[in-house]
Amino acid sequence: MAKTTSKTNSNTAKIHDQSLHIGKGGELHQFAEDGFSTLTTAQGAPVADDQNTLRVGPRGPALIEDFHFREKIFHFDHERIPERVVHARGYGAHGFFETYESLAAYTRADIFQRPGEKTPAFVRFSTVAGSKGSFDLARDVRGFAVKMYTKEGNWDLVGNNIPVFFIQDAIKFPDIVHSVKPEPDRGFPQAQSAHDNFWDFISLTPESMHMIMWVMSDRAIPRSFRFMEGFGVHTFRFVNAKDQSTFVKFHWKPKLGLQSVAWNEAVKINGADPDFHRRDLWQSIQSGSYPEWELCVQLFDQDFADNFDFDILDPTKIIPEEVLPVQAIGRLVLDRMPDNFFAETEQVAFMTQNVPPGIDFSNDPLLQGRNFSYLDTQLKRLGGPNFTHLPINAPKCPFAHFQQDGHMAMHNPVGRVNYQPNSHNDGPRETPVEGYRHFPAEEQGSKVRMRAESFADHYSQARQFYISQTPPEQRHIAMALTFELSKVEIPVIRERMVSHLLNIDETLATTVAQKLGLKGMPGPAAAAIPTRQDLQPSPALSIVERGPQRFEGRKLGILVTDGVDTKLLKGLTQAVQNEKAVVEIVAPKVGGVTASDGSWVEAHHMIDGGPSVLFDAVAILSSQQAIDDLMKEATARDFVTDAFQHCKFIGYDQSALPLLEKAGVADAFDEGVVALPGEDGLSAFVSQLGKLRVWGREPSIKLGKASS
Ligand code: HDE
Repeated sequence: MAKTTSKTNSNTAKIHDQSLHIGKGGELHQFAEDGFSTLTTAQGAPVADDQNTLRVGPRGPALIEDFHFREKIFHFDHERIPERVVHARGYGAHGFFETYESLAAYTRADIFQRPGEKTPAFVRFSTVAGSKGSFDLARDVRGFAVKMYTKEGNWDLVGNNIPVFFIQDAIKFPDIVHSVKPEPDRGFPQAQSAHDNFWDFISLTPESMHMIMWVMSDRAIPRSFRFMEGFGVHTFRFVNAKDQSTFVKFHWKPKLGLQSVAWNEAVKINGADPDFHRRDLWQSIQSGSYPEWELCVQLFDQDFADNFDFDILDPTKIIPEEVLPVQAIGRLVLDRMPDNFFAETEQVAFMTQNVPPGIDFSNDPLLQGRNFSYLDTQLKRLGGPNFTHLPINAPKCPFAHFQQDGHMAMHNPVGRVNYQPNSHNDGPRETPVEGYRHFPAEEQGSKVRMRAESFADHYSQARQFYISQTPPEQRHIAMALTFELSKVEIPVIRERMVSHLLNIDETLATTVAQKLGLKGMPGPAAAAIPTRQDLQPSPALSIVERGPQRFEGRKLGILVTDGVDTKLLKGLTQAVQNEKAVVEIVAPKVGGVTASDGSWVEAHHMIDGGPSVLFDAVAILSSQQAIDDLMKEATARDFVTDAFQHCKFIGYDQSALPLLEKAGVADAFDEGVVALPGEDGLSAFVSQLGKLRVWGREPSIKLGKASS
C-alpha cells in the first residue's frame, strides 16, 4: 500500500525544477527512475520514502532517529526571515540602465562616462505601511528602489514615488512609522493610514503637511508601477575628477506617462485582485512589453542653493521643474523577472550608503540618518554580515577585501594573507586616485540638537502642490482627507487637521470640514512662517496635466456573450493590439462563448472574477438572444455601473444597450459612453481611450435607478 502512494507522488514531482535541488557539480544518483533526478536530504543522502515518517509499526509512535523528517521540518520551520519593518510588501524585476551621454563634466561616476553603456539593474517597488501579505492598492507611498551594478560598485538609489517625506529628521522615523502601523493594543488596521494614531501624529507634526497633500492625492493609488514616477527625494552630489561638486536631484519618469485609479476603484481592486500591481508587472514583462523610465536630473550649484526659496537640504521641499528644469541622462528598462522571489526580491538589500565614486551625499538630515539605518537593518533581516555574498546583493564588478568569516560566508579568501599592509606582496591594495574620495565639504559649528530656521516653512509648498492640481485632482484630495478623517474616532484630531488645512487652502479646509460635519470651524494652526501666496502653480505636479494621451500599455476588458459579433470582436481586439495595448475577455462562463459565426471565443475571466475595476476601459458586446440573461447577472450590471462611476470609457454595440439601461447608465450618456462604430471607426475609438478617464463626468454622476 505504502509503495503505491509513494510512486504516485514521485510522478507528480516531475513538474518541479529539479535543478534547484541538485548540488553544484554533484553527480545525479543513479537509482532514480528514468527522467527523474534522485530526491536527497540536504546532506545528499538519497531518500527512499518521502511520504511516511519513521514509526514503530503502522500505528505506533514516531522515532527521533528519523533524520530525514527532522531535517525537512526544521528547514520548513525556518523558511521565513523577518519582513522589512517598512516596505515589507514589494515586487522586483531585473533590467538595465542605459547612459545617454557622458556626464564627465559633473561626475566621475563610471556609469555616466560612456554613451550607450548598459549597466545591469534590479528594481524593487513596494508599499510602505502594510505587511508582506497586505494588498497592493493601499493608499500609501510606493518605494522605488533601484540597484545599479556599476563597474565601480553597486549604486542604490532608494527612492519613493513621492518627492518629499513626512519628516525632516531621521530621529522621528520610528514615530511616524509606529503611528501608521496597526495600533499596538488592537493589532489593526492593516495597511491603512485611516486611523487615529496616524492622524494624531500628523496633526501634531506640521512639517508633514506637504507630504500629506501628496499622499491624499491620486499619487498614492497608482494604476501600475509602470505608470508612476520615482524620486531620490534628497539632494545628492555629483563629484567630478577634479573634485568639484554639483548638487543633484534624481527623478524617474515613466515612458508610458502617469496614471492612477479612483479611490472607490482601489477599494474594489483590493478585493478582486490583491496582487493587482505585481500581476501587472509580471504580465507586462512576460509578454515582452518592457516597462521603461528615464532618469532625469536637476543639477545646481551652491549659488542656486543659496538663492532658492527653501533649503535644499530639507526633504519636505521640492525644486519645481518650472524653476529648475529636469534633463534626461539615461533610461531604465525592466526586462526580466527574478527566477525566485525569495532569493532575489525578498533578500535584496538596498542601502542609501551604496554609492560609487562620483556620487556623494548632502547634509540632508534624513539622508544622514538613512545612511546609518540601512546597514543595520540588513544585519537584522538577513541574519549576518555576509549578505553581500548573496548573488542579488553581490557586486558584478571584481571585488577584493580582507573581510572574512561570519555566518554563511560564501566567498572565502585562500592563502595566508588576510591583512594589510603585508610584506608577502599579496592581496589587494588601496588606490588613492581611483578609489572613493568623499567630497571635502568644509563643516563647522557647535554640537547642537537643533532644526535650522530655513526648514521652518511647512505650508507654502503644500499649498503650491494643491493649487497645481486640476479640479478633479483637487476634488480627490478633499475626498481622501474626508475619508481618512472620518475613520478617526477622536474629534479633536479631525479639528486639528482642518486647522492645518486652513493654512494650505481655505476652500479645501471648508470643504473637508463640511463633509466631516464639523460643528464649528477651528482657527488656522499657528504657523512658524505664514504661507506664501506668491508661489506659482507647477503643472508638472499634476498627473492629469501630464496624462499620456494614448492607450499603449493599458487594458481593455470586453464583456461578451454567446452570439457576439465575430467581426466586431476581432476588429476591436486588433485595434487595441495595434495600439500596443491588451484585451481581456470577460464572459458568463470562463470556458468562453460561441460567437456569431459559430467559432469559440475563450474567456480570461468569468464576470464575477473579472469586474471592470481590473481594466482601464471596457466594451460590452452582446447579442439579442443573450442580453436578457446577462441583464439578470448583478455582476454584469456592476461591471457597467462601476466603469461609469470610475469615469471610464465604455464602448457598446446595440444589443448591449438594454444592459446599460438596466445598470442605470443609459440616461446619463456622455462622450465617454460610445456606441461602437463599424469596423472602420474602431481605431478612432481606441485612440479616444488614450484620454483614459472622462473626469468631467465625476461631479454629475447620478446613476439612474438600477432594478434587478
Ligand atoms: Fe527607508 N527604510 N527609511 N525611506 N526605505 C527601509 O530598509 C529609513 C525613507 C525606502 O525595496 C528599511 O531594507 C529611515 C525615505 C525604500 O528593500 C529601513 C528613514 C525614503 C525602502 C529604512 C527612511 C525611503 C526602504 C527597511 C528616515 C525615500 C525599501 C527595510 C530617515 C527616499 C527598499 C530595509 C526595498 C526601506 C529606514 C526614510 C525609501 C528600516 C531611518 C525618505 C524604497 O532601513
